[in-house]
Amino acid sequence: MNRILRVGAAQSGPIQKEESRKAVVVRLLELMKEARANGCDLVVFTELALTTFFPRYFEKNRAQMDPWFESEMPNPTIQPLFDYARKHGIGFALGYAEKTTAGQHFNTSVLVDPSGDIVGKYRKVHLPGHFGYEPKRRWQHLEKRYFEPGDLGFPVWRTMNGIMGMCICNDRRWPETFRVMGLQGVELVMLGYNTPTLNSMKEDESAATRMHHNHLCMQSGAYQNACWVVGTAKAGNEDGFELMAGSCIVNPDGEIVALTQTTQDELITFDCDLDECAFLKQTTFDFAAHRRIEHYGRICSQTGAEPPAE
Ligand code: ING
Repeated sequence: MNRILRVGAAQSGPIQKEESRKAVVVRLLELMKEARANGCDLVVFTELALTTFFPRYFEKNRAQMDPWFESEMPNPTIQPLFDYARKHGIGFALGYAEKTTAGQHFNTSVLVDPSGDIVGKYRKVHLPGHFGYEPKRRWQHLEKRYFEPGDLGFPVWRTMNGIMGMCICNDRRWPETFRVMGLQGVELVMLGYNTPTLNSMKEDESAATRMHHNHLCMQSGAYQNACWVVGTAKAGNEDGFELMAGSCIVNPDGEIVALTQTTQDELITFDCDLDECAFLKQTTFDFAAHRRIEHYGRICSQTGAEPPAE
């Protein structure tokens, strides 16, 4: 009997600055209800799913951004989502801005199992953008200002009859992200992303090229680690800033098997057969049989590139 998991990618349309958490949770609950109606076992929500993408705004005093963060998870505002999931036996992944009791700030996601318990937490390791205000940019991308790099590594968890992993947005652009999880046997990687449609530094980079990069990263991550990848966007126009959609479900062959068509709240679903990972893990990507780690030293000993002398 194959281990089939019916997975939903619950794309969020734009969340405006003034939209309350309460109103956002109502939208997420609607997507969760649609997922239940479609028989989903697992729903993947997006990055920073409770608020607008606030790292686009510069604030000199970073404490002023604390209202965008959750200091506990769950909390009374988000509890209805946990309650619904528990009542109907649906697992989910949810991205949010985390403020710890020690006062640290992370771009975080939690993995909740069908009994409504948090079984995994991930904190975004690769923070794109910059720390200070950069006037040459058409818009700011201040994740390095408001978040610390994740301190939990890239863990995986045995839950929902499989080996599950999470990453967040920019993480998908770094093959190390998927490979570290692949080296733990991951079968399904869940991620959310808030990605501007256009490049703030390169006027002539097309939206099509940016969408190509988005899917290329997830498709290669899936194939090269023989796992399913679910990528869920926050999409549409937030406060005048366009975010790309393109939420998708990718199979272990790196093929996109489900893709959103809109830039709004939209659910896509697919029956992910976790046993489909086995063939590539036992052949092409049998890491134990084929990898030659004695030649990979630079990957962990060097941060930046060091070209040969002129
Ligand atoms: N957003 C973008 C992402 O990695 C980005 C930032 C876009 C970086 C394009 C580089 C190129 O998808 C987040 N939130 O990381």
